[in-house]
Amino acid sequence: MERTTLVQHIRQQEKANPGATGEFSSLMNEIMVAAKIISLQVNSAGIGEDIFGLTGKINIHGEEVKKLDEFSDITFTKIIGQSGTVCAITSEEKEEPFIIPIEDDRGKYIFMMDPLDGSSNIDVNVNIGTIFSIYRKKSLGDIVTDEDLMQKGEDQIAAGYIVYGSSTIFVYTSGQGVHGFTLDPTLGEFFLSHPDLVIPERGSTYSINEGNWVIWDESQKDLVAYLKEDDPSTGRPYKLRYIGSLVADFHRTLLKGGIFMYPKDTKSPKGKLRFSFEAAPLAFIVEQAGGKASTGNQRILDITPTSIHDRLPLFIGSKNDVEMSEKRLAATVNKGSWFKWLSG
Ligand code: P6P
Repeated sequence: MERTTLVQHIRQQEKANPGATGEFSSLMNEIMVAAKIISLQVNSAGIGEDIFGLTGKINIHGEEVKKLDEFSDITFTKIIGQSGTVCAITSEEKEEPFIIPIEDDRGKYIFMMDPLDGSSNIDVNVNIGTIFSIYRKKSLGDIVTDEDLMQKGEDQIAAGYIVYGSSTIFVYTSGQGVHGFTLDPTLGEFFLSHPDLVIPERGSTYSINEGNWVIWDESQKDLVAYLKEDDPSTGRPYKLRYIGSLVADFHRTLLKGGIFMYPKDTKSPKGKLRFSFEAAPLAFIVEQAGGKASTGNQRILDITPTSIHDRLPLFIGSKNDVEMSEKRLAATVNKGSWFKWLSG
């Protein structure tokens, strides 16, 4: 049976890209090496080495940094930073961007990552993952500027995630569709297992932390209540699926369809998830697979961040489900404003 490796697939995609210099392929291969190292570590966590648990440090978002979080951030930073393909790395775990020294071997790409998302699930053996995004340096000269570090979502060159679970799966797009590869741990090689992934136009599940119901606004409550109404003629009620690990919830949504939502709430008035490290890369992937991603009223890929740690609401998944959600949110917001106007 013909088995395409991730390396072969990247090379094939590169051939389709005129003017490709091989630098992109080198970067993708280094990402794959780092992913294999993290996979090994995640799957051996707790056996012999004590890498469960906390480092005692707190990251920029006030979250406890788990040992595997830090290990993943350091691993990707070292391998990608020494690859000669990037000039800067931003990370959910780094307060400031890591700029590759000018005297070092640098490249034209900017690498952005959430090195280990969902890490609060590490100790309970729930799937966790790495999310990454690749942009091209825009500004002229050697200096890395804000223009390079905060680019419009649709300027991404490539995006992907690795989900570390019962198997390790590497999913990526470089603008030529979405493709998934499963790691064969005996050979240490990623093999094509999900070619040309397309998300169903509509699903039957919604994915959200309903524990936040009391801190949602009325339009969000109305939307979730609508999804739970019993109306088989419109495919409702939807089933609730929520793992609490974005990569796992997104991977299921990509394969099965439906919608994942992390709306703003009174605790996270701008939303909890980050534009650069979560929303933008997953939005590129889902759109390449035929789906949609928005803040509830704005396309994610149309957004240019004003800080590398910007947060925003995220509605992502099947095209029909995201569009239906956007319509209901708008209708409820308008009804609310009408009511305020009428009641003076
Ligand atoms: P909550 C994990 O901490 C994370 O960043 C995402 O992986 C996940 O989707 C979300 O937060 C879960 O947040 O508030 O439901 O625990």
